[in-house]
Amino acid sequence: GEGVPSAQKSSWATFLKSIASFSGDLSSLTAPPFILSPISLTEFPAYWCERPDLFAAIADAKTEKDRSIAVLKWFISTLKGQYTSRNEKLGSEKKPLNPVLGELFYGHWPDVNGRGQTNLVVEQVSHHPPITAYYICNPSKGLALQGHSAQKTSFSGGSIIVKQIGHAILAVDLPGGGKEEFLITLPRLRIDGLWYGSPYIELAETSYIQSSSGWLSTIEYKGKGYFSGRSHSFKAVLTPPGSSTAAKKYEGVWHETSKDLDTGETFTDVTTPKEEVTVGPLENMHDFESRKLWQHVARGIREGDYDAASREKSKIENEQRQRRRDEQAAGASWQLLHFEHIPSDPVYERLAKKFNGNPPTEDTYVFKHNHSQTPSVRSVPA
Ligand code: 0T9
Repeated sequence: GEGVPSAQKSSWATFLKSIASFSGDLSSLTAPPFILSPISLTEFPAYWCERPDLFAAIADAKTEKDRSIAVLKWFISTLKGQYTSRNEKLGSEKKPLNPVLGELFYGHWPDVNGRGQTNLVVEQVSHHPPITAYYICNPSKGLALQGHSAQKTSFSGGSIIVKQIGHAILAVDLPGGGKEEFLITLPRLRIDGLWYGSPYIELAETSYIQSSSGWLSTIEYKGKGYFSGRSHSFKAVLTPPGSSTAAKKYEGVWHETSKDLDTGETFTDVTTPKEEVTVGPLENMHDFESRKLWQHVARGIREGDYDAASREKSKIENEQRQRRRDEQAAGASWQLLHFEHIPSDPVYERLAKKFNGNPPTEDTYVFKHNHSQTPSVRSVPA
């Protein structure tokens, strides 16, 4: 593979073999240095809001139909960041740092032109398997996105197949009181290019955005050689409550542009710059905040000092093991800071039923505070 430095060719081959004979939690496999990312998975939920104007625009839409269109437009516009930004920033998809239990990531996007400030709270709510919970809100627009993310991986035809576990619920406060809710399900991923040591993601199958109003977006994903012949293609149809006749149809590539098929107008365009999340300075961070926790490991990876990176990583892992032993000895268990785990999500159940007959229940992590508390929720138990 051209992406693999010659000194790491045999360890890459060994790593690929271990992936092939393994399914489940890839995060715990040791990978060769060239494929390591200095960024923890707890930072990933920020991808949901790198176009804060499109997020805020959901609140400005006036009808149920227009809100569903605005949600779809925002959702499609997040995909490029979610699934291709490591290729742009780091040269290929890389293996993210595997978050510790209780790891935190806080950030915001400033209020510009009256769009309101958007706040982000992320907590690693499980280490094994890795589960990340997030809450993103724009209080002045009455918008809150709550979700959690985990993965089930398998290996097929030389690619890693990733089934995303978890879902997101977007709650929109309506001007006349009450809320509209949107259940967002997540697409399946295929990680290709492994053999060459330059992995990249393609999306596959179908995801849904179901509104409590009844409007449903069905998004179908295809790679090269399918409906448009291009990578990162999608088709989306919006159907009204109780009908399967499309009211709107869109098509394009999610990493560039897409069109409204009836009018020919541009629907999404992510060729313009996105806005990365703003985070506070390292000096003000708690030890469990991602960038502070991993700072020495990240520096080692960035500077190519992999011995330092692996030494620092072992320190963190040993400290974690000790914590778990201490908890066990004390008969205590780790307490989540911002989220509460519930075994079945009533919002998921109510909305998933609308497009999926009889869905199995799903657990979730509910944000414990309210909107107004988000910017200041920085205190962490010792
Ligand atoms: C939620 C996203 C998710 C997380 C990542 C599969 C993956 C971990 C999960 C699904 C975000 O909203 C979107 C984007 C990328 C996903 C990651 C890509 C990836 O490769 C990792 C897995 C765990 C690996 O690190 C596999 C080994 C690696 C050598 C391949 C590059």
